[in-house]
Amino acid sequence: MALRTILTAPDPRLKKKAAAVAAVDAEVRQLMDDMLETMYDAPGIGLAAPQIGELKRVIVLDIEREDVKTGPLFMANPEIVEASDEDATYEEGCLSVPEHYSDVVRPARVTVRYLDRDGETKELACEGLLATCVQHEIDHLDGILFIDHISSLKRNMILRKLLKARKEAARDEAEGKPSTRLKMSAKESADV
Ligand code: GNR
Ligand code: NI
Repeated sequence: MALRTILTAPDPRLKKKAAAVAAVDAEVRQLMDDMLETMYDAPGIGLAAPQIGELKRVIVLDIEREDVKTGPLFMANPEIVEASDEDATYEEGCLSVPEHYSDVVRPARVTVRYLDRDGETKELACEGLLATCVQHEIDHLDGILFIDHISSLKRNMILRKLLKARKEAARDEAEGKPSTRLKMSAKESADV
């Protein structure tokens, strides 16, 4: 297993559409395992392959909550096959949009069809945080970030701040200062 670097916006690779995998082979399983390790390390509750620069339709999730204990979920070629008319609003965050949070409205319940880590076709009915997260991750496969669901005014403000933070980090690095970038705590990433 290996830790991979998570790309942050604005990065052109986060805006591209990812390609379906032909099959869940050893290479895809390796990618899934690296993604899970990278997600736990971040820490986050979901990760999509484009976030580590792999333009493949692969996502991993683990929403650890007392009420819903799904354990790690590995999905290749995930597709929403059913969505509720009812919407739900969650305050979302993203490892590729660090330290910014916004309310996003999405269908409250979705059914997702995917290939699991063994290459078997599965369907999973999702609600609550899992429904939000699975839609957030599938969006990444289509080059969509949660900030694309909010007003352009707010989106552009966040993107400007991210660019500024990146420039400051690059400057600190050049001057040999340690990085001051905060990480989302495990609790925060599950609660937002
Ligand atoms: O860790 C994460 N938390 C989160 C909280 C609310 C809605 C979506 C998410 S996903 C995010 C990790 C991430 O960026 N996945 O792409
Ligand atoms: Ni994300």
